[in-house]
Amino acid sequence: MSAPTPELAARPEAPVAAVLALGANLGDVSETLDAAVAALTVTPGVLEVRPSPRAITAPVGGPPGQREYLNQVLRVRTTLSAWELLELAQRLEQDHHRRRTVRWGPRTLDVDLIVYGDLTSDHPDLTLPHPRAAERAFVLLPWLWLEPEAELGGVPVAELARCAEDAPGVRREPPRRAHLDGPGRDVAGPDVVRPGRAGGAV
Ligand code: A4P
Ligand code: MG
Repeated sequence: MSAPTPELAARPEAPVAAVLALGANLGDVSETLDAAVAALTVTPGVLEVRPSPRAITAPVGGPPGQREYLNQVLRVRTTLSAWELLELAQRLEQDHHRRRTVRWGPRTLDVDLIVYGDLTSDHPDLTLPHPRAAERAFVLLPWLWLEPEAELGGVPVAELARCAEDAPGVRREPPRRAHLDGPGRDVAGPDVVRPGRAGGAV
């Protein structure tokens, strides 16, 4: 990565609201997202993490035959700089052994920074708002479920989501429920939907 601009490197005087988007379509995607959210909540400089409902989404772009994705948006409040938040996002990806091979190819975890306050940037390593977020229902719909009044670049996220071509391929993950049917089967964990497994997720 090249050097950040001063605006991207500056720590804010007061906590900033930022939006992160998570996506995964390899491995145990629910566990991966759980782990990423848990890691963020204990990261110094990340003061609050509000997770959206999760979406099971048809892959956009990339090679044919990919599994569906599990996508989620997180609203965070942070005292980190935008650049530090990007580095944190990339560390989370690396913790999940993400390898960058095929563009838009399958990934154990992708973490994108969608907005950081109202900062704008055309730096290639950190473009803000995220250059493709405004047209992607797999980001917009979970964000809308979390924050119905949200705006992106001055436009209501609801309106952007209505225009997003991939919206028909996005569905909300059903609420997770605890197993009550005896030990040995996910007793401690939630009943998770695993996108792409036989029989469909919903
Ligand atoms: N980069 C620049 N700006 C940002 C930003 N705001 N946030 C740079 C994060 N990264 C940013 O990213 C490529 C480069 O973008 C990095 O050098 C980073 O510094 P990457 O994460 O290495 O590669 P990528 O994610 O494969 O590429 P890209 O272009 O970020 O892809 P997208 O746009 O994130 O799309 N379909 C479904 N259903 N669900 C998905 O989650 N995700 C993608 C990836 C495609 N199709 C999908 C999904
Ligand atoms: Mg990315």
